[in-house]
Amino acid sequence: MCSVSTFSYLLFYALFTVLINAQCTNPTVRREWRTLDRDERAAWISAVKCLAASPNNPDLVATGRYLLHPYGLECEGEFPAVVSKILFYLWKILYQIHQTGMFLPFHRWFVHSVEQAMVEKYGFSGGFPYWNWTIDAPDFYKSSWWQDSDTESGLGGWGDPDKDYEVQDGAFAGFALANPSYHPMRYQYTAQPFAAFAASSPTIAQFFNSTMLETYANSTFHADQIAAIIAGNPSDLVNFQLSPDNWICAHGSVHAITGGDLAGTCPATTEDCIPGNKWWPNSPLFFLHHAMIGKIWSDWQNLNETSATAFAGGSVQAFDNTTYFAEYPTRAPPMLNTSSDIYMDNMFPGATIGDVSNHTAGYLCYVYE
Ligand SMILES: *[C@@H]1O[C@H](CO)[C@@H](O)[C@H](O)[C@H]1NC(C)=O
Ligand SMILES: *[C@@H]1O[C@H](CO)[C@@H](O)[C@H](O)[C@H]1NC(C)=O
Ligand SMILES: *[C@@H]1O[C@H](CO)[C@@H](O)[C@H](O)[C@H]1NC(C)=O
Ligand SMILES: *[C@@H]1O[C@H](CO)[C@@H](O)[C@H](O)[C@H]1NC(C)=O
Ligand SMILES: *[C@@H]1O[C@H](CO)[C@@H](O)[C@H](O)[C@H]1NC(C)=O
Ligand SMILES: *[C@@H]1O[C@H](CO)[C@@H](O)[C@H](O)[C@H]1NC(C)=O
Ligand SMILES: *[C@@H]1O[C@H](CO)[C@@H](O)[C@H](O)[C@H]1NC(C)=O
Ligand SMILES: [Cu+2]
Repeated sequence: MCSVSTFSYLLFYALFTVLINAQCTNPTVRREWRTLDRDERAAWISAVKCLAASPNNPDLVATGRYLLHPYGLECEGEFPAVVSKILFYLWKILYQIHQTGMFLPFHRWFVHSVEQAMVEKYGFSGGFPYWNWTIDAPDFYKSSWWQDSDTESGLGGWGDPDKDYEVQDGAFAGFALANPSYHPMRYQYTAQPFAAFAASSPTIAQFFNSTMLETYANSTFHADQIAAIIAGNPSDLVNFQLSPDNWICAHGSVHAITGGDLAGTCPATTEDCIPGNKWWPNSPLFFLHHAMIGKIWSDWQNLNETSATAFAGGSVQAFDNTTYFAEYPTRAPPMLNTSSDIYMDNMFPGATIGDVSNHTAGYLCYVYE
């Protein structure tokens, strides 16, 4: 079912180069997942599964270009044959993506690159869906998001607490993930996730006070809050970015409240596992979530002509040094600019920050509805 095209990376790069140079005359349309019909949902899921089962890209490298914190490479080379490999490799680069100027451009490039691979390799027709989780904020646990158990088109529900929160229904039931060790996909509703997050590292703990530790994650991503983020900080990308990318924020809350693989928690069977955002892209929801983050950026860009082209931010996380952290809210020098390469470890063809600033300019070619 995954053999739409005999894929070669050479061909992929060649096609990509053509696409980069093309005009955006016929943009694909990104729609909220729940507005897709059954066939459209099934097509997206099928292409994600094909991508996950595809062979390793032998060209991948971990150069650590923006690396400050030396997270280990615990699982390299240990994953079994049929697992979520494309998704797996992504953790190598995530640690320098959050809370740097890369946050918005990287994720925009990343979702696009995954979409492009699904299109080129598996015949996905394009138009990446997004997850508007503001719809789910008032009652996240019981919301419609978690109610579709169709085995081809449904994202499934919460994991079973008696089975380590492994998802039992929908098209991703038993979806095999490689890291931190082989396990079926898991989701674990976690209403107040921040205490555990702070406890995971003394460096992170220093940024949390008692109020933050007890915050309900769903209190950060209501529709009115996201509307305020979109309307706020015109032309000031640093402070706009901080609204969804701070310690307690809409972006992190959606990861954390979903728990399991979207939150990088460790399966019960995994020994010596350090939880963290390097595992977040294990979950296919990661890409629907980040397509939404990309929409929030897009909506903000569209409100003000200066916002549309604004870029700012550093390349290095500065968590260890609170003075530095306060001085560089989207992180420390060397500073990034629109000519900076997006960091991709040869995972996909590269791009610069400027390439992804405008999602109808040619390199990217899509609109949101
Ligand atoms: C999410 O959905 C709500 C409710 O339909 C809507 O008001 C809001 O504009 C949507 N948010 C985004 C960023 O599209
Ligand atoms: C968050 O979720 C809880 C549990 O569903 C609910 O009681 C509460 O009202 C929600 N809070 C907000 C701000 O939506
Ligand atoms: C905790 O920190 C938040 C965010 O900086 C702040 O709004 C809040 O007032 C602080 N609460 C306490 C009890 O210090
Ligand atoms: C865009 O933002 C700038 C900076 O805040 C402001 O001066 C300008 O009036 C805004 N333009 C519009 C059309 O709102
Ligand atoms: C922390 O950052 C400040 C401001 O750049 C610098 O003066 C100080 O030396 C740094 N401290 C450490 C321990 O690196
Ligand atoms: C962008 O950053 C690079 C690397 O720091 C630098 O060499 C280049 O001059 C900068 N470009 C602009 C337009 O500021
Ligand atoms: C984005 O690209 C499109 C297509 O080239 C162009 O019409 C539009 O003006 C660009 N937007 C900005 C803010 O540069
Ligand atoms: Cu994320």
